[in-house]
Amino acid sequence: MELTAEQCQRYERDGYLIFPDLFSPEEVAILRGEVDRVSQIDSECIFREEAHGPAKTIFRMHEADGDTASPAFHAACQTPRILGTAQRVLGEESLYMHHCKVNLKAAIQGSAWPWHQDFGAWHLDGIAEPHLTTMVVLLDAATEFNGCLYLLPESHREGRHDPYFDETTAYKLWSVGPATMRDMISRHPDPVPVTGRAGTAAIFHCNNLHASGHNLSAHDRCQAYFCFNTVSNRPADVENPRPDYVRSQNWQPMKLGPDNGILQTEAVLGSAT
Ligand SMILES: O=C(O)CCC(=O)C(=O)O
Repeated sequence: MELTAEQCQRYERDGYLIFPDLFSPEEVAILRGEVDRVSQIDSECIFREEAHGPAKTIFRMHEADGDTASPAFHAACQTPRILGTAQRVLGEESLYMHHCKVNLKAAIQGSAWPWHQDFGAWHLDGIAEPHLTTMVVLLDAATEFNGCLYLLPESHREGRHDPYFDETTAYKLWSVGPATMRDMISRHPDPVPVTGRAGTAAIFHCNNLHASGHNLSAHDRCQAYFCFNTVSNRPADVENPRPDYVRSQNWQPMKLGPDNGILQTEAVLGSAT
């Protein structure tokens, strides 16, 4: 997939692009199966809604090593559809993954992420410039009922807002306060829901304001997030850095792999059994 000049302009203007059905049902089945497998593991890279409850976030499935490592995620993050698209919107080839996570919202139980900018936290990680982008891939169908992601168009253009640490949610994070959000929503086009079949994807700027609601439906919602930074923008030293699974120090430039890499991992695993 080669982004057109028009798509790149839209990314600059709106702060995001949505790609319906970017990954096939076969690829989604492999990635989703890996999430089911890894979510059973006891690891510091897995946050749960409550102790021993359903997994809420799984970090570091993309690396070649570690207890949450998944060959299929390792292959996915190198595909031209993911890495190539990130290289194109960032205008640089030399990228590494600041982190990769899978966010799950279990049917009925899965809770909200308040409005925030990813760069709110990433700047505090020691990253100077907002030259990061995130590719999200839906691994279950996402609807407004099951807690889809919402993006606020054009919001990235106003830069970073000072965040506050919101401890009221299951996944505590640096959020943007209600007064700022009322103002931002009133002055921008309506938030856009990222909905669609599993396999749909979107890429969004690290200053784009986004949020998602509770999963009120009877269906789980699972999404993978691949967050890229340019190697030249890697974090400076900070006091008490966050763990490596969320603030990676693997700053080796990533290399493009084959676009059918996810399917190839299934062939290898299949032949081994
Ligand atoms: O998965 C979601 O619903 C939102 C996640 C999110 O915004 C984040 O992890 O930064």
